[in-house]
Amino acid sequence: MSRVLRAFPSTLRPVASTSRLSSPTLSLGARFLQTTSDSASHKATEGDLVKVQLHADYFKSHLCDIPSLEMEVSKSQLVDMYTQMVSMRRMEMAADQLYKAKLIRGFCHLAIGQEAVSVGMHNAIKTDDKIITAYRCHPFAVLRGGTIKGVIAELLGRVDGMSHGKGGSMHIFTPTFFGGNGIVGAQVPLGAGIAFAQQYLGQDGDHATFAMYGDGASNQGQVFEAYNMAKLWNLPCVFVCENNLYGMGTSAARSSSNTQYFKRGDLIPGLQVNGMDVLAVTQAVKFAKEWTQSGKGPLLLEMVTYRYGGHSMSDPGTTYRTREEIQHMRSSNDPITGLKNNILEWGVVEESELKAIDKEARHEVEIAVEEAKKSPEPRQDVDMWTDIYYKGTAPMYMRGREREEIHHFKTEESDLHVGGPKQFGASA
Ligand SMILES: Cc1ncc(C[n+]2csc(CCOP(=O)(O)OP(=O)(O)O)c2C)c(N)n1
Ligand SMILES: [Mg+2]
Repeated sequence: MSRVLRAFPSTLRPVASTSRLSSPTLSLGARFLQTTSDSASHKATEGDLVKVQLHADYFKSHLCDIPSLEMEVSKSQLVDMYTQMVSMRRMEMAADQLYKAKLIRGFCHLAIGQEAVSVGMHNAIKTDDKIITAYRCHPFAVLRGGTIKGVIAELLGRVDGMSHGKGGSMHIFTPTFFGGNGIVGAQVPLGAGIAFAQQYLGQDGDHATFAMYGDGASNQGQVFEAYNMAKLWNLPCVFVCENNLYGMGTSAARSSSNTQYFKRGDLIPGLQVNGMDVLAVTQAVKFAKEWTQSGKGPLLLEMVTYRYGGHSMSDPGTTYRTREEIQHMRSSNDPITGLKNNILEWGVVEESELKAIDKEARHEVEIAVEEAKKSPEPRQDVDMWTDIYYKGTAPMYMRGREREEIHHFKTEESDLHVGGPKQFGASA
């Protein structure tokens, strides 16, 4: 099968074997975008530097040019990106098992299949650029300064978790990662607000905020309100729509009148990107960062990607798409296999080295899981009353789950107590 044909889910290909596969409702706007993961071609290697020609169909633009198709990447960057993608997948696979063993409860959204987006973005920006996303947040939490053990322990509800076991999936943060957010679309105006703060503080020549959301969030009114303010004030905000072709239980084409999400920003230019190729994502995000830094204001990136699992652990993900389609994407468009093929084809390292990386990633995750399991649960009588308010700004008392359950904060914890800390923001 040609690369272009195998680039698309079977639902999007002209030849279909079942009636569901040939459903016309699934002919998405993304159909002409290349989403294979290994069709960049090698031009030359000079020392540690690999010169790559990206496929012309990796990008589509709206009111702007596409990024350069010529890209230079070091051998070590390629290996690092491979290592990060493999580690992220292993972590998510471990979370999957822990959830099925009922050790993780509640909500849990896995990013298996979408690794090129998180890893490509992370590698294209500075460590102190800001990212905010929706439910599929575990890889970002690790890449933006957290740890695998911190994420797993958080999912297990243990004190070694990144939110001390009191947040769980979606409620994980670092100084540059503003979470995991569960209300569809709510993080988009928050992202614009973070970009506003960057502009207000004079950091916009150097830094940007990446506000991410899914195709299922793209029709929220607040997304368009955020677009408007970002463009009105030319905020250093890059809106990133992770279009994995489905929302929670339905396809993008059944919920969006225009599935070309990169064209939906009105005056904000947009770029549609092959989100299954980590190099395409890296190149697009670098382009977006330069765009905002040069004072042109916001840009809209649409990463066309695919999640192998359902929306969350409670969604089998097979009622609104076929098993054949998922299998097709796994076997033909997988972002990790794609980068692996490129690394081997371009002679970056030997296959044995990649196997060693796979083994190490598995080992690293196994250790993280073991250590996380050993971590205790938060103490109900003590830890449940901490980490609620900014240090020193707690109220004098707080109600618990039951009427009689009232916790009184100590003087040093509350700025409302006589002799307590000064009011937050008050001059000394
Ligand atoms: C305001 C609001 N409405 C509805 C929901 C229920 N809900 C959770 S996720 C989702 C759709 C998610 O689709 P998408 O953003 O494409 O996410 P994906 O699972 O594909 O990553 C919905 C409707 C919610 N969490 N918040
Ligand atoms: Mg989606």
